[in-house]
Amino acid sequence: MTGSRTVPPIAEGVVPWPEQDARSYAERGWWRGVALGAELMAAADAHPDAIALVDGDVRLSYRSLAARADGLAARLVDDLGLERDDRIVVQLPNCWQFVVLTLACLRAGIVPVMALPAHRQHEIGYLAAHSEAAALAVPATLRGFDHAAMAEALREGSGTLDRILVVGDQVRPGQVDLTTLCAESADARASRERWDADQPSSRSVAVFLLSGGTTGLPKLIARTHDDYAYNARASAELCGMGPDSVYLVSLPASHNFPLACPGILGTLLTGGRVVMLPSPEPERAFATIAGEGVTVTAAVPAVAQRWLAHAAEVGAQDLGTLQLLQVGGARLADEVARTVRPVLGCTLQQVFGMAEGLLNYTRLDDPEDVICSTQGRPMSEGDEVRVVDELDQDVADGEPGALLTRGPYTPRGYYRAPEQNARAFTADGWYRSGDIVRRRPDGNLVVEGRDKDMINRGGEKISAEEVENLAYQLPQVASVAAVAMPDAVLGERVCLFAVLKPDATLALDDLRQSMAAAGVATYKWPEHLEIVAELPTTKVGKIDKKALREDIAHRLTAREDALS
Ligand code: OOB
Repeated sequence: MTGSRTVPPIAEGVVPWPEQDARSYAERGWWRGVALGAELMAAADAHPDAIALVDGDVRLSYRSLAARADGLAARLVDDLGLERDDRIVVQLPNCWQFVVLTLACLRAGIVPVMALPAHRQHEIGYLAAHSEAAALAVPATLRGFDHAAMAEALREGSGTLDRILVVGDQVRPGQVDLTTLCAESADARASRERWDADQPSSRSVAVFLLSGGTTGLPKLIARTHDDYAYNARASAELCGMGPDSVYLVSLPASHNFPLACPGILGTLLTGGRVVMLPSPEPERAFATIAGEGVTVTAAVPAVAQRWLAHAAEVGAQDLGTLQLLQVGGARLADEVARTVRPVLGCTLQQVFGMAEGLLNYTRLDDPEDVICSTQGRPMSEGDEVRVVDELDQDVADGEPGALLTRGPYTPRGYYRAPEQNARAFTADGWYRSGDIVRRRPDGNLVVEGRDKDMINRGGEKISAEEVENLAYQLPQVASVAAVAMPDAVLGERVCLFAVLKPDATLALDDLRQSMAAAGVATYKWPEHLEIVAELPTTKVGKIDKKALREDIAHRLTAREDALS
């Protein structure tokens, strides 16, 4: 219990797997009944002197990383008064403190809510409120934004949030310096024994991930120790991770892909080395790959394309150690996929995953055709996948349909969201991913599109409904619809169609300024505005988003033609 009011137990908002399924997942060895932090400590014990984590000049051995995580866990509890199951919103850039904090939380059973550095008051405030977080971890400033000041403002308005942890040189009074808290404890053995003896239940929540966003507000996905350990461990095995692997993190570390697919956690479970970089900017990424001998990394298609363009320009000699480039988060075009091996000289792995669970991977030894023209197949034998029509009837292989899934690392509902759960999950626990896929006879899936109302901006998911709700705050607006418009670099960007009130005017800048004032993350701001007389509707009277998507695509091509 923290803060000034009583917070209900976390388990009340979590939808558990049915006991029969849970038992079978355990019997099959997928769920090991061990806290994820303990599994990571066992890996650390096996390679104490190996370098586990690199961030610039900071190089931490497994021994040091483990001692820091256990030490921080003790300080979070003893000095900051956090308790098991308390939530901490984690909004950190890719830095070593992110990893120490995540491990400390896993050890103490404090649950990190994995926010993105791009989030602002609007998102962080909501996440803190919805999770009833007791703490928030932020950088002091990042890319010109004062996160510490934002944190202070949020603390003032919150009934639960009363500890602010900061990474940076200047920490304000009343805020806690996370870097100092990450020091190795004076008695590493004592804190190790303490957490070994007092582990969170493997069935309890290990982390909260954020949903890709289809509703007005993001949903939290409670991933348990059992399920998330399996997610990371099985991913690591599939990707051939081991003590010689060097994994580069350049996507936001709090995203499921670089966190656990196999990402940071899968690398650390298998004795490899994690290298943190603040961004995937090609020049620095290439230099780091060469300098650290990186063997594997993850990218979204937009990043992969930048790397391909950079390598075409300067050559790929820096990438000599790179064996595997994972690409996922959005659809990679087949033509681009085919250039990865010739240009970068490494194996491509397509990853079609979701924070909700299911991971599809192409396998490292798949034929080139599978690697370049499919998004892979489920990671686990325990993954159940159905491809269905509008009536939830299975379609034949080769036919497009909506993807439903269930399995040992796909939770059966969102956290504290009964209404959304009724829509996003079937009565018998299948998750409706909202993706339209085709299953080939060889079992590999091809992502053909989606039937969810979301915009995928270079892997960053934006809920159309959220953007629309924000646009409705403007007095000029009569009705709006946010849709994806095609973009050569990011795949999609946000386009807003608006019908205005009589005599009103609206410019894109007005819209963006109002989003800025509301403290909304920049990536959600519309990048194009079309004022129209009316919005097209479907036969049942809903706004016809398909027609709008086609409309904006046509308008853009027409404008390009006019310019050329
Ligand atoms: C990953 O996770 P989320 O939760 O940010 O987004 C999931 C959604 C999927 O439902 C799908 O719509 C889209 O992102 N997606 C892809 C894709 N990978 C994800 N669409 C087409 N092709 C792909 N390869 O994005 C995520 C989580 C773990 C690993 C990788 C990606």
